[in-house]
Amino acid sequence: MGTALIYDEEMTKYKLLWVDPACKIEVPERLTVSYEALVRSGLSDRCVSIPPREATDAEILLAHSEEYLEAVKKTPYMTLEDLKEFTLQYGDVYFHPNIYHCAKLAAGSALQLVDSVMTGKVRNGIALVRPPGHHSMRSAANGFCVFNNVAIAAQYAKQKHGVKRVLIVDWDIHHGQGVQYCFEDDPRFNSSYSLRTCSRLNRLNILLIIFILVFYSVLYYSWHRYEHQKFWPNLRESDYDSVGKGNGAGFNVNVPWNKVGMENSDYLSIFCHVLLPVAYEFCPDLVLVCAGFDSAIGDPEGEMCATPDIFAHLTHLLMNLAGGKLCAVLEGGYNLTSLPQSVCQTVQTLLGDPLPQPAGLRSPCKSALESLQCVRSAHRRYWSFLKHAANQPSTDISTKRIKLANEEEGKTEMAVEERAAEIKEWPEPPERPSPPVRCASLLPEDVACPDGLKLFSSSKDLHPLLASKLQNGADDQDALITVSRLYAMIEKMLTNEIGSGLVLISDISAAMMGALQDLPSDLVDRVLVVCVGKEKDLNYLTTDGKMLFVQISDEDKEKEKNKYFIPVSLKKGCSDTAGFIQAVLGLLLPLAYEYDPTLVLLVRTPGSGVDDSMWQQLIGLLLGFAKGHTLVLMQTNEKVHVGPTASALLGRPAPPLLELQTLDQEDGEALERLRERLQTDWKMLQTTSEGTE
Ligand code: X5A
Ligand code: ZN
Repeated sequence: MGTALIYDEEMTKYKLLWVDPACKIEVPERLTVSYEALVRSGLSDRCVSIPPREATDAEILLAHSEEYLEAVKKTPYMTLEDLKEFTLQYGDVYFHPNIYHCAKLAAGSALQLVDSVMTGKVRNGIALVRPPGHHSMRSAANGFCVFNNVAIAAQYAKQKHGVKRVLIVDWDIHHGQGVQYCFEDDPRFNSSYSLRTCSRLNRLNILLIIFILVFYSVLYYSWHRYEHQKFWPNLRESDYDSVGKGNGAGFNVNVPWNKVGMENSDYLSIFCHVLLPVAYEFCPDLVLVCAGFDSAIGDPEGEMCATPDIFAHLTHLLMNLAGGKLCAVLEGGYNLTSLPQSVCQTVQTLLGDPLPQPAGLRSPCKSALESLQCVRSAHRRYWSFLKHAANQPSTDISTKRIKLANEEEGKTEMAVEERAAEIKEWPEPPERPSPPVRCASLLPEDVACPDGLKLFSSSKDLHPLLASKLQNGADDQDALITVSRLYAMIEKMLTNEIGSGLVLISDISAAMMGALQDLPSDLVDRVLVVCVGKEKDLNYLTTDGKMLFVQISDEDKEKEKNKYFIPVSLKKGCSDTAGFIQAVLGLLLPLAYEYDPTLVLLVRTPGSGVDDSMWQQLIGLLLGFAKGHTLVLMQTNEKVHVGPTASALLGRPAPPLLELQTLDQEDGEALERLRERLQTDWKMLQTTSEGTE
């Protein structure tokens, strides 16, 4: 199960033929530098190369009108003057005699990618295409886009592959208004016109499609530079309160950025507190990414400050949805240094390499929190995972929206020049070396080592850090040996000889206590301990920050909590899938990002009640921290869970979730109260802008 890479030099063969400051950044080199970076880093060799094809008329008509298609069809035969004139009717776009051909290849590339993923030829993939797509509308080119590659791909996935729910994540820094218009109405009937145009379909197929149409929906998520409507395309409907219409209400999620300079923490905060809760509740069968990299640092359009390695995390956070079926399609990205870096980070993550540690996370900024609060408030009536979100800020940020003065138009050209001159410097993303052993295991003799894992062997000698204990006459030799082997394993993780680890032991409490009590800080400086299920006495926990302990169970340990001991209580414990996933997304992930552990210890206590698919989700998400160094401890009598655990530790995506129940009212409120109390200590848990600067 590999990663598809779709690229064809042909898509570099059109360019701007006249002077237009608004369009001059959309150059063929965008594609060549991205592809060359993949070749140079050896990433392209590790992908399955798939050729593009031209999208057919019928496929283009899935998102466009016949009149528009017929008009674009004529562009290859136009003179320069005709092309210029044709271009004039649209906004911020240019035509070229070869662009129609390239636009068909771009849309066709997205379809080839969907085919490869849906047929199981590959697990996921990326298409490097020009022209981009997300601004183009049913009857109009716009923002460098001719055909809406991703919108067409979403419709195609439903029709050709019977996909019920498609999630479109648009992390480009512009609002993909074309995608929004395509899907914002009624999610059940929005492609009915395609029935007319797909002439090859017989009646039986049509019946089948009607059946599918009734049950599918598309959820569109976009964040975008907005600045209270002062930024292009300056649309009222890009704001957070455009949530979708009619039966589509709740299926359009807009996150406006009202300031430039947003950083990694702002992006991650929106993922943890808006996108992921909605996405997990939506339960997609396929994830499409409008993968624009103009949201990265150095981009003259976005002017944001998120570093290219953030795309490793954004990608990773989506890779356990839809059973891992993810198709990324290039949109924008205009800084020829940060674009290829961001593309490489994305591809490397799709291939399953360990993630870079999210360096230098700060508190999300006030403006980002304002947007976050507004989006959550606007969507809480549609999603049970957001039901307990706070109201929007008392001063509605939309009232700050400033009326656009037409004379400002003329300034754009100058502003772009100025910005391009002050592009910041940033370090190259760190290397992401794969350990020689991806996952090591310590198993009792009667448990077979699962495929892909390597049995861990350590010297029989006691670990030096434990030798003193032996001299002090420790009574339980067996426990000491277990801990010794655990330490040896942890050591090998921290030198990156081993990625993750799986350990089955007879007495999990004793092992956990032995390993964590006096855990030497020269071995590991920050351990995130995630405990799934009950655990009696935890009085060996420290409050010095060397360890962050998060426990999810049905026990109420409110009184014992401190900054580094965070008990999360659910009425039905971990068997409540909705509560469990809510706790993981809204509490554990942001905590883990802020804490930035060097090792993750995941403990599953006997009878925790967590189901295998939730457990796999949790492991998959935790692998995004500590460069993938997660050590799982389970009790010997939980052998049946070894297979699923091993699979998740090897980086295989969790199976698609069954539809989740809605979140229990009381649990939802309790989780929200907990988050609110913790947010003074943990800034990534903030979801409102009140009281922040
Ligand atoms: C795909 C994309 C940007 C258009 C900007 C026009 N388009 N000012 O990033
Ligand atoms: Zn863009």
